[in-house]
Amino acid sequence: MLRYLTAGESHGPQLTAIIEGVPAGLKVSAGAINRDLGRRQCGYGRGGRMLIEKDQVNILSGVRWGETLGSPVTLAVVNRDWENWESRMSPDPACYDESIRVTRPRPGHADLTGALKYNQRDVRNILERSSARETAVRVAVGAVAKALLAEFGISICGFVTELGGIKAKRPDLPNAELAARLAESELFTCDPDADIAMKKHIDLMKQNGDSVGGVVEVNVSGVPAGLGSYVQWDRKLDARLAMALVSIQAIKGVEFGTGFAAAATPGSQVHDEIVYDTAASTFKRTTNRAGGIEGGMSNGEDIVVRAAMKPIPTLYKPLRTVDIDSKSVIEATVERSDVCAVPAAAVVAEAVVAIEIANAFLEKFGGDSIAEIRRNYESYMAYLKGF
Ligand code: EPS
Repeated sequence: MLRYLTAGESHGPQLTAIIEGVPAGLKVSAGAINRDLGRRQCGYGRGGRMLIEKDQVNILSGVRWGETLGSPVTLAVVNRDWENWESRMSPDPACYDESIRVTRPRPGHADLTGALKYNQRDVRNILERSSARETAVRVAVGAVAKALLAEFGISICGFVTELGGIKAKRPDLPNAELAARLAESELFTCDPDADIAMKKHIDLMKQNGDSVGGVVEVNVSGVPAGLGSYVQWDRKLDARLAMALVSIQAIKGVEFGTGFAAAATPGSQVHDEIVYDTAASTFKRTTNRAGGIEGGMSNGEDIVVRAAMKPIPTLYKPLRTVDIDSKSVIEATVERSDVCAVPAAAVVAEAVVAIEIANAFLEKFGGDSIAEIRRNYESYMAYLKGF
């Protein structure tokens, strides 16, 4: 089983992740992890923090000479901004400074509810951990998961399908071609006309001191039928993917395949008919409205999942809030922020989907080394052809 923990605050020394369950013999490249970290920092509408950070991974355990050992893999992403926060975020009580206590919680963030839950009189003690900064190290974990999946021909591509209500055309292309096109777009879409409209909208939102959300899609190709299970609620692959996606900061909705549209469509136009591809000795669907998952299991078609991201809660034209000390109505605090982080969310969504698919893959074909997993995987794939 693949499991991981992250730790670290947005303005602390670093973000850290420990991954348990990575099989031995997996090729792990810091360069590949750094490419994903760099992609997460991009996107039109990102804020000032992205000018400070150049996120790179430090691999601190579980990897030797480019290959995993089977022991826990520890990844760290240093916060360059830490040098500006050493006193304000110091563990040393002598650094306490009453004058910088934050008492005006931002509507839409974890600030107020976190302060109530953890009995904190300074909402910075909440926002530092609830910040989307944490997603940087989750992207690093996701890159390790993507490397595992790539060993077995499974590819993952995340992109933006809507931003501020503006929809982007989504060409029906293989992931490799999709990824090449997306790399040309500052909004991580495959629709240059939509990019122009989206950038104008982001500029308008910035002028208005506002923020903007959108919809990201992740497409997973090459997943064999049979990952996940219908036999128990917490083994359903779509349930796990939905939890992983909603765990990303600002994500408020998830759908698979045609998703919510299916609720208004007759069953005869929703369910994917089944055919048999004799040449490939495999069952196929004539359509993929289910988004590659039926009964909580991968069905062998591409897994297609979308996530809805709310606009970032920090507004440079702040909404009203209540000061937690005086209880007086006041404008919410303004923390440095992005106007739009939807493209970044596409990279984070790719990562968390990769982790869940890798986890389900190891549940099905688990072994202690890549070689052993490959034997299990190839035996299963041969069995499917002969079914
Ligand atoms: C982010 C880092 C944060 C924010 C942003 C995204 O850095 P800082 O708080 O120093 O500006 O810019 O986080 C949010 C907008 C949020 O509301 O959590 C990052 O690394 O993605």
